[in-house]
Amino acid sequence: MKNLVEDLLKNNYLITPTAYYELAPHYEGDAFSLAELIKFAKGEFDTFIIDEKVVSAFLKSKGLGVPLEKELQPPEEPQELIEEKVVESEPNVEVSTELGGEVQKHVEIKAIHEESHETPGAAVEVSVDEFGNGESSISNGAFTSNGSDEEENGVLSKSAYSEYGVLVTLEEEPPEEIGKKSYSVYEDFKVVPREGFAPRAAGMESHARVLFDVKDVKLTPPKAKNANGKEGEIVIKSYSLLFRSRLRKMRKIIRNTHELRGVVDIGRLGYTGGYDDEIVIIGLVNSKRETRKGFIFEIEDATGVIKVFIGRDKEDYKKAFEFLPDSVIAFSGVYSKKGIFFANRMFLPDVPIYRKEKPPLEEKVYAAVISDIHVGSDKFCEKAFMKFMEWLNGYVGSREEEEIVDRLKYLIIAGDVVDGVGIYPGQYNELEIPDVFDQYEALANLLDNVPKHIQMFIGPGNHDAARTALPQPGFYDEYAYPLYRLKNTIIISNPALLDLHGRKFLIAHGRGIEDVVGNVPKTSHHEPAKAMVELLKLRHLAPTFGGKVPIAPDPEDLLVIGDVPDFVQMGHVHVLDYRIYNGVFLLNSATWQAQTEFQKMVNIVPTPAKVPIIDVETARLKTVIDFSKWCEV
Ligand code: D5M
Ligand code: FE
Ligand code: ZN
Repeated sequence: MKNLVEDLLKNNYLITPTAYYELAPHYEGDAFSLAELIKFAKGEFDTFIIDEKVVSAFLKSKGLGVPLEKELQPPEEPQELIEEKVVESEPNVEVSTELGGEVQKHVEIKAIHEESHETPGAAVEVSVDEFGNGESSISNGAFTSNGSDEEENGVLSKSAYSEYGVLVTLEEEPPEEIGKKSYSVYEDFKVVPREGFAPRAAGMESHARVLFDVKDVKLTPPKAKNANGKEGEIVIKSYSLLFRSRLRKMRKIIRNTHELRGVVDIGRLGYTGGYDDEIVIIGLVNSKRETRKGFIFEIEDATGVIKVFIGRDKEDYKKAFEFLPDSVIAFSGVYSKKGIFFANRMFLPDVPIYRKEKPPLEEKVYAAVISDIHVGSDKFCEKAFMKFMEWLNGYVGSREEEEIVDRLKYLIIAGDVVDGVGIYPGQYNELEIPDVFDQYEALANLLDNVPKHIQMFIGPGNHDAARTALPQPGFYDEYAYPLYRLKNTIIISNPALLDLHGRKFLIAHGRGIEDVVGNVPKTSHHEPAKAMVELLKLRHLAPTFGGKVPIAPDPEDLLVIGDVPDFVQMGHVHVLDYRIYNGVFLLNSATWQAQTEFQKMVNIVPTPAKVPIIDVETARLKTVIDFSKWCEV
């Protein structure tokens, strides 16, 4: 079968994962040729990166649509979306419940590349020596989908169309030269464990399981009358189901945390005794406005919408600063009969102050928690990361570290494991590995050095080859498959809930922090743990629709923090920070990427190459192992 990614790569064109998912079905269905796409990208955008922008313009120019299932549902059950029947009843939403090879700068590659594609309007080009390393790299063998490569005596003989459309045979080349990279994917990086290294953890059983993973949730998308032109209808229905699901889950949480009596549906307020009764409403914050006298909110539940007022004289007044748009809050107060609810008190969903103590463990066991490795970035601290791999194999610096490595049983990685391609404008200039496949290959080669007795959990972030909208069910297998060959590794979703020795570890990449930082006073990127507390109080990982963080139109809200965790790990903002809130330990796990040009501009100062070690028994930070002296990018 035709493979768009491979065919593009042969021509030194790159494609972002999202763009791939939009284009591949059309390509496989012969709706366009590779030459047409390349000509378009070059002519209209002067780029060799096929991203969403290029794809959407290209599809438009060809009169093609974006595949329906792309926006709407996890890939498991796309057939649900093309139901022909009209179903009136509410759909059921069910939860089943310096090492390494020589590294040349990519900038050179780019320059050579751009030269080689200068022929204006030439749909088919022969570009030889594009990578300047003496090989004949075949640019358009891919254009001949009839397979013009023939094997003769084990040597590939390739043919390609010349500028004039004549099929020519290119010089033969030894196969081992094909695909030689100008950058390292660390295939030669192999750590030999320290002599006599026999950690206790190797004899310990793993007591870890995944309690919640987005992939395990069976979502039933709403039905549309037919597949054509109904995308908008399905999306609206899905968001409405998501809204109801959020309200249902949050009501339960709020009632568990606070002893609230007399909860009334907003639609039934007219039936209450007005000023006579103190009642409670629970709803989603549609809007918030500060006035001279207090705050006015518009609050909505499944039965209606109401204006809520709280005066500056009330004790709870300041809590209003913590409400994020679309979070769910409870108000107690009186209804005025004139359509306004006067709140006396306000309740964030929050977590209970008191927790039941967990029984002690028979022996100490530790977990290392990291995130934002950004392999492929030219700011990736490869030397520090390699030192970390060596450390895991017993090359420690002190007795204290020896004790930790001895009992280190888990390694959790919370997203942005590679830098990706086409994630932000101008990223290409900061990539050491300009190919997503190779980024995952490089990561897998590095992580292959994690001792086999250490159980790894790896989840995606916004730089990964995964759905961009939250929640992220996992990685796209076509890109991240090298991770699957790693031993003792479980791929988790973003978010996911783990059980480690009876302790609940909530793992999320942490984009919701951006929503908090933009909305709640006195929170900033520099202190992400504070922002994490705000999310925990709202019991939601990213509440705001239509803000910075895209939320997928799933018919169930999987970003609600349902179970109260013992430990919460996020990353994303690249700063190590932690704090305790009502017995929950919250930690942001920093990065392995030094400051990028973009971060310089927006004053984000990362704290790279620090590894927090969590004592699983207490779910608290034991220590931080610092590799930052090897991070001089
Ligand atoms: O995010 C790394 C850091 O950069 C994190 O603090 C968020 C911030 N960031 C990333 N993209 C943006 C945009 N577009 N605007 C503002 N701040 C941003 P990472 O996910 O690793 O790129
Ligand atoms: Fe990141
Ligand atoms: Zn991120």
